Amino acid sequence: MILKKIIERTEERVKEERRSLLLPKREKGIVDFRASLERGAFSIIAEFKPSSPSGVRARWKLEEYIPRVSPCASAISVLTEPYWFKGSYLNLKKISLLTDRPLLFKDFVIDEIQVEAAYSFGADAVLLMYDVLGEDELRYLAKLVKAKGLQTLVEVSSPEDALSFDGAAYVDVLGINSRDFKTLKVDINRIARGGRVIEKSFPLAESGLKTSRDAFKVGAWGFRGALVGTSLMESPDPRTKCLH
Ligand code: IGP
Repeated sequence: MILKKIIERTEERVKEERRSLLLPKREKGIVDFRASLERGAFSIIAEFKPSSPSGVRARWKLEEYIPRVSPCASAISVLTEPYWFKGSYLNLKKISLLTDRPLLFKDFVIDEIQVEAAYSFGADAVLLMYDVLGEDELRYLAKLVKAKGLQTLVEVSSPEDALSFDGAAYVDVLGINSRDFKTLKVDINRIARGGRVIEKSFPLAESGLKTSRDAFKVGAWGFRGALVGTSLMESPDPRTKCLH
């Protein structure tokens, strides 16, 4: 199972980072992630994802990509995982200088050092995955994120799990991922109804959205926003995919 391999690699990386990662001084203030998402009728988080296990057929330089997607995005998600997604902490820092949108630290967070990195390199929110962490670890890391003044995007993989986290004090945005990490297949129909079960947290649809029709579809299911990576990255001009 790919998720298990990714986590094993992340455990090694985190050990190394605890020994040697230099944390720069944060240079920007914190932008309110959830408030930015709440501003639109339906909000898009655009993701900068150079590669992924399921493939991204695009080669964007972030200096060219970020100014193009920023006008249509309420927030930017930055993959920082280096081995499977070819992300980096440095990308996060560079992107923070190219946009005033709030930034999501998109990694497989399992350790405190990653929360420190998220803060230092300029993120405003941190992804925490329930399927990776379980409930206790998730709560522990979420508290560290909040103590830094950052917000959480808690990710689950089913409407049933979403129900159990809705309204928890440490959840700022609640995402349901339509990608099955066992098979890497995406099926947005799997998260149908998902937005409706979430009443207090901001319901976000994650993965597999290709067209504005998909966005309307998840909007009708009660989701208030979506996280979009591959289809924007693979578009020759992501501006044409803006939902205005
Ligand atoms: C974006 P897509 O299908 O639009 O590229 O998906 C995002 O949801 C996906 O990258 C993602 C992800 C994750 C990546 C969702 N949860 C957890 C890494 C880790």
